Amino acid sequence: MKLLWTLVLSLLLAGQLGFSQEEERGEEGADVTKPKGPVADDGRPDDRLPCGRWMGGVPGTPGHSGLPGRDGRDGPAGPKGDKGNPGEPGQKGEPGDKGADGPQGPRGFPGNPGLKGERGESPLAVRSAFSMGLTSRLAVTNVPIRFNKLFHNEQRHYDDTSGKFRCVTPGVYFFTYHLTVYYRDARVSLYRNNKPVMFTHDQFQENNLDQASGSIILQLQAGDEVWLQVYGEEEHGGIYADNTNDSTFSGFLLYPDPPAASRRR
Ligand SMILES: [Ca+2]
Repeated sequence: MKLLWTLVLSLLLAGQLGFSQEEERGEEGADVTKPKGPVADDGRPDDRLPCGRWMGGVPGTPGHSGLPGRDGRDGPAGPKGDKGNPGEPGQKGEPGDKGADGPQGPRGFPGNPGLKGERGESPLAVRSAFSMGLTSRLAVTNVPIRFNKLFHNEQRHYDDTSGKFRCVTPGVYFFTYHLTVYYRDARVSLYRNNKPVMFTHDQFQENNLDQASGSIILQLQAGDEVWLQVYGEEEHGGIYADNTNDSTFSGFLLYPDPPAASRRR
């Protein structure tokens, strides 16, 4: 600090000296322009003669610090900084479109043998048999004859409401009927699916009692229907039954069709 003050004072003294020399040169120059002659003394101190010319003053105190200067120009670009830290992961994007199917993979190894299956049903377990009879003389023709007298219908494959047998197990079936004919002729057809396949005609003789019968073997598919029906008008509906005369319709499965798998062999 003391060094700084010494430097400042030295500068001030040097400036004072230079100023005095300039003043002296000015006085000499002034001699050229000013008119020569006595100068009127108006009693006022001559301000052209500063005190410094005849008496060295004490150096003044340093002035106050000036206002801060303006910002300087931007410096040159600095060196490239270090690599920053990795940023946070972004949000999950939308699912993309489904890609094309890939190529088929190679054939796999054979699997292990399966478990042993359960014991299958015996062919004897597939059953279908019925035997039904009339309860009274036939009254209506040209519709399936409804045999309501029950002899046997365990599987109920014969429907005594419609008068039709309906095949459940595909296979070969045997059907037979034994009819009592009285008072009129009898014309009977055995139908399979709305198509008559077998016919029986008995001409009635007065004061007599006739019998008409028929048998057939048919191969049926599941859902096939078989029934008896009078064909012709009422004069051919002589089928009869009472307490001493029956008219029956029977059928049963002779043997079922083999399974589809074994049929291909
Ligand atoms: Ca006859």
